[in-house]
Amino acid sequence: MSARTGGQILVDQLKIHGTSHVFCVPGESYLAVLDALHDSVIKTVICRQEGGAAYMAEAIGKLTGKPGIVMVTRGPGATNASPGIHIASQDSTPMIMFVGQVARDMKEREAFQELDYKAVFGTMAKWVVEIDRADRIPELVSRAFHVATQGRPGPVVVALPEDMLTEMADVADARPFTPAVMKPGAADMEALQRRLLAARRPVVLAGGSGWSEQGVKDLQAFAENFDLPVAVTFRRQMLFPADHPNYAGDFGIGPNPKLLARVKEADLILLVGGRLSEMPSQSYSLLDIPGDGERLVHIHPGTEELNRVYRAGLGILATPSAFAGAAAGLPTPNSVNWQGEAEQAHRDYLAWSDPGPVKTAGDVQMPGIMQHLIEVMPADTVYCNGAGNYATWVHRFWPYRAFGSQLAPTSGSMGYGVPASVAAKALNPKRDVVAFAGDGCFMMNGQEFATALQYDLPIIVVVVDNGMYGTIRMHQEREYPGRVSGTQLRNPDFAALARAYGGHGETVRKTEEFAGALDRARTSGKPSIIHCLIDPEAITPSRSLSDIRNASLKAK
Ligand SMILES: Cc1ncc(C[n+]2csc(CCOP(=O)(O)OP(=O)(O)O)c2C)c(N)n1
Ligand SMILES: [Mg+2]
Repeated sequence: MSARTGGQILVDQLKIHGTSHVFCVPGESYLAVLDALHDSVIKTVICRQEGGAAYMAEAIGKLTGKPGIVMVTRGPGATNASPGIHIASQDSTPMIMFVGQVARDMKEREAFQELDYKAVFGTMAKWVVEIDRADRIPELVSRAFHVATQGRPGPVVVALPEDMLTEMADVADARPFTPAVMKPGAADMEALQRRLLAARRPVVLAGGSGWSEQGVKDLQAFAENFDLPVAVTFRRQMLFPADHPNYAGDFGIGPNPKLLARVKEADLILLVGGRLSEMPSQSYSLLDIPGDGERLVHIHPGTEELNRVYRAGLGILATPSAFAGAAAGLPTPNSVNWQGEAEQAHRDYLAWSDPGPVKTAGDVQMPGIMQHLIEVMPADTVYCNGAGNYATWVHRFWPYRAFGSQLAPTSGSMGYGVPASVAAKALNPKRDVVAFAGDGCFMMNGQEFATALQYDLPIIVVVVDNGMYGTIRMHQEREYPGRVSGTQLRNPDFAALARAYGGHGETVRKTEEFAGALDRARTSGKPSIIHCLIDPEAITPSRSLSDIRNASLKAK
């Protein structure tokens, strides 16, 4: 063994733990790490703002189940990155943020850009640590990878004092991280089987994180064997293929009323991996709290999560994939009490997700655009989005079929789509990657379009421009009809912006123009923006802005 700098030891640990990409905005506080990355196989992706870099790392965590890595510098970098930490926390995504810290001999003087990371990220991250000695890097980085992935996955923040990174240490590397897997016990599975066979109207809700491709396949086998309808919770559509005959749809904001009725009437809800948080629980109205949990069977990898909000009839501590594996192995019953329900649930989903009958105001019809995407885009296309009503079109009408094909924050953070698409394309250059962004959403982290250009990542960004923070305007019209305040936007020409960056730009003013625009964007081989000018009235698939305002005025 020979002595290495702290920066070198850190980069060596990342390689050992399988890190493929580091997303960063540089700072003088961690030059020693950047220097070690110079000769590393790990790809360094230089970003334009730490928010984008953190979203990219979070997206890698979502896609791979391994911690995505972001590196930022001191207070300004870490606070800019904080929304990524918040998403990773709410979405249960493994992620590690390394942040350059002031030198050890300057701490507690409020030195230049100094920040108390434990205090700032204490409630958002699973663990915050400052590494004070270079010879402890292998130990603490190994722990960071395990903390981020074990139990309920989440973010870890690791602060790196500048002088520690240049310190020489002679220390052995850690072994690659191996998260412990929680498997359900035989008694758990027997109890589940008893409840299931006694049920008359069961439904499975798949959610949460920590799933593997095999786990998703096992869930399908389990659903087939027991003829179970399976819905997925808010923005977890990649957990069950939409074309599977047992698929009942997504259960998030404004779900299919038939699915809502099904879940309300269910006498057994099998919640696999998720938390049934505010969105899927329809603002905590679905189950009594702590309440009527008898009909809830909750499978979750975090002990702290089981019986936290809902007192479950049966709580099973297990990683979702391990549970699905065990469930797939249960003996197939000769008959079940709910024969034909899965088929009916799937029919309900198909009717709800057909864009054909949906018409909105204006010359650009989002249902028509979705119809075209369904016709031409490969099934494994990765769709990315942030927050805004525009996301409804994708979530309701795109049939997600492949594992790793959805990047969307369950925490509803704007600005996520563009950076997430950059990460997805960097990870899987062969897959088509489409980001949807509202005009508001795009402007939050749209500068990462430059990152797509810098690394030749031909993402396609569909900007759905209605000239407003539409979601908030919708709520505004409902609560304060006709009093538009704080929600109007005057936007740039997004197609020209794409060209200014060196990318491909298209403007769509009529639905029919979309097909050609998409085709030219795809064949351009460049990162592209397709700027769709939408009538502000077209705010939801069922109700226009005026409908919402008028209904509210009438009620007042
Ligand atoms: C970071 C962040 N800031 C504010 C909000 C509140 N918010 C939710 S949706 C929305 C408007 C989104 O506007 P846009 O992207 O144009 O989409 P639209 O609703 O118009 O389709 C806002 C401001 C949020 N979710 N996240
Ligand atoms: Mg908008």
